[in-house]
Amino acid sequence: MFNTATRAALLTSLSIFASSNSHAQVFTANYGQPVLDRWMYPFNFAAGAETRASLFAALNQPGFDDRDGELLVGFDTGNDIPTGKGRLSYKILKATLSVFVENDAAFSYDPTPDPLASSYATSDPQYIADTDPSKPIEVWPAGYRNGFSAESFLEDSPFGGAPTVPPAQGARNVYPVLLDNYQAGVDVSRQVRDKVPGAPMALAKLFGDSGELTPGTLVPQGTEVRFALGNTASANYVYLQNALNSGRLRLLVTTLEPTSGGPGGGTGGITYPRIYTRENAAAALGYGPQLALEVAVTCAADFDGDNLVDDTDFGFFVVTYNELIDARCDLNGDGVTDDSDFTQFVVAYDNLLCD
Ligand SMILES: [Ca+2]
Ligand SMILES: [Ca+2]
Ligand SMILES: [Ca+2]
Ligand SMILES: [Ca+2]
Repeated sequence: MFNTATRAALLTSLSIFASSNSHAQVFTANYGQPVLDRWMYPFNFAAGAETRASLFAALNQPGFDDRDGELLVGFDTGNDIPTGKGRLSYKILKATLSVFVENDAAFSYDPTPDPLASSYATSDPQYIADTDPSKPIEVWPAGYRNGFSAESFLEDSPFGGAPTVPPAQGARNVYPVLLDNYQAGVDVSRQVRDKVPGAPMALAKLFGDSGELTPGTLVPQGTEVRFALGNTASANYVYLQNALNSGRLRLLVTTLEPTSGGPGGGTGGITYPRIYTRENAAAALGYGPQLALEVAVTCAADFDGDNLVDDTDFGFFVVTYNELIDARCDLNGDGVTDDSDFTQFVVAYDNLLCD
């Protein structure tokens, strides 16, 4: 591996260019509707035609996934952003998913991560109390089983196959997935019970007409649930790049907020979010799932998407190089960011510009 001194020498031996370049290809796309949205809940028999999706958890209930009620949303980007350019060509300058709250004053705004152990049974020795009301709303990449894929799973496709534990556990054909940089993943539908450490792609921030809601306040109907997707772990960034390369972005919106009446069910009012789907009449008024993208399509070594391969990219490379497993600068696609990628990068760096 090159040492720090070698890298510093390389850095100082090359000129710094600050000029802009007219060949940058930046694509902006705003989707007012998804191509599919589906309440992923084992006892949803509307198969994509439902007008709202309840997001809730069924914690510590044998036979049920922890993340029991989820919303799958899908956007096809190929008409606006060219596909098939290779994963590393896609630099996500902005990616914002928005969905909107259908119910009124049912749950509180929690914008910060809660410890996973705050969802454990209170009898668990590792249990930690939740210090702020409600659970954040999360978004995850989509994983598939039973032969389904982003291409083949439509909003009216079967929910799942044979449960590992009846009536529903471990069966869903689309599930929130915790990815590594190789894009191998585990189904985190039962993240609480399996005690799987790992964070979602993003947590939602909630916005009303007068800006971001105050944490802890009850959430009004029509509130925007906004996810900034681009500033995410490198494995999720790679997922987004692959989605743009294929032209199909699929995401799962979930929460660990329990169903009514405490963990797993029981009596009591609704204390979880419900989200408008595209089939709801409110979608025509701007309350359906939406996606805003700003993507630069450039050469692989232009990591920040400004069409130059310069010191900014070098600085970005050094950070991922030190991590080794960060795949955002894995130019030869072998799963690690190491000296062979550096050698490739230096060639592009010497040329300064994308071809
Ligand atoms: Ca739908
Ligand atoms: Ca909380
Ligand atoms: Ca650059
Ligand atoms: Ca590599």
